Amino acid sequence: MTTLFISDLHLDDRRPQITELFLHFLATEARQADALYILGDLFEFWSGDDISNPLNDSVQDGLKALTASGVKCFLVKGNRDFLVSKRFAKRTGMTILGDYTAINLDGQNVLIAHGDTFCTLDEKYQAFRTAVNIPWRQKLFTALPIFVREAIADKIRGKSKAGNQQKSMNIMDVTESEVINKMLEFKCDTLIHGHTHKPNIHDVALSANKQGKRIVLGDWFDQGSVLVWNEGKYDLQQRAFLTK
Ligand code: OKV
Ligand code: MN
Repeated sequence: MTTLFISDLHLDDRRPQITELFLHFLATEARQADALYILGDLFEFWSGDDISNPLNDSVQDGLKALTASGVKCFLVKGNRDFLVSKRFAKRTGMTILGDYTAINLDGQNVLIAHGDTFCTLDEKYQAFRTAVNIPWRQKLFTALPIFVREAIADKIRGKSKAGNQQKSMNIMDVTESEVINKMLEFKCDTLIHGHTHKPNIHDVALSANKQGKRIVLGDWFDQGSVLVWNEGKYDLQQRAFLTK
């Protein structure tokens, strides 16, 4: 049994090598896996399932081909693609998961999440998350003409970039106590998440006599990043871009 985990691809027309590598990944190594988990921020921004363009269409087609071949595919929504919805799931054959899911891998309980919910010190971000997660606001937004949605997203993104430059690295990272609380709540001694773009494997002190692991996936800005889980063992690997 091989399960693959990826996150934070931030697919965008301005970075075609990432899309190229991702479509190649879907058509090659992902085909050999039993399951693929995408833990959020697959897209740089997703303004609604109704938007058809070459990027959105080619990615959805690639995912559909993978699920049609029998590979189970799951998506945890991130802070950039939280508007991914039922139509996307239907078109791709993917299953959309909630903020926290406990899965069993080779007898181990593993908690999976995007990772943003652990960053509790970043109050501005959490306020943004709460504001855009209100259902009527999402309905209203997705009912707007495409060009209006993209103009709003551009405006919000511009503000966020300016804001993040002033935040300390500490504020933008996870809060350890929040990580421990959720791992205990879901009875998991392994956590896999993305969002922080700081690929690493950390020890977590769950209790006096219990050590857990927190596996942080990497982004796909300069290369691909894949966690390969096979028979209870795991390895955080990189994939080189196909073209310069
Ligand atoms: C996603 C983030 C931009 C962070 C807007 C309602 C509202 C949804 C939206 C607009 C923005 C997603 C959909 C995007 C995440 C940013 C900047 C910072 C910190 C509304 C529902 F309120 F306008 F009605 N949006 N986009 N950020 O561009 O993908 O995560 S986004
Ligand atoms: Mn994120």
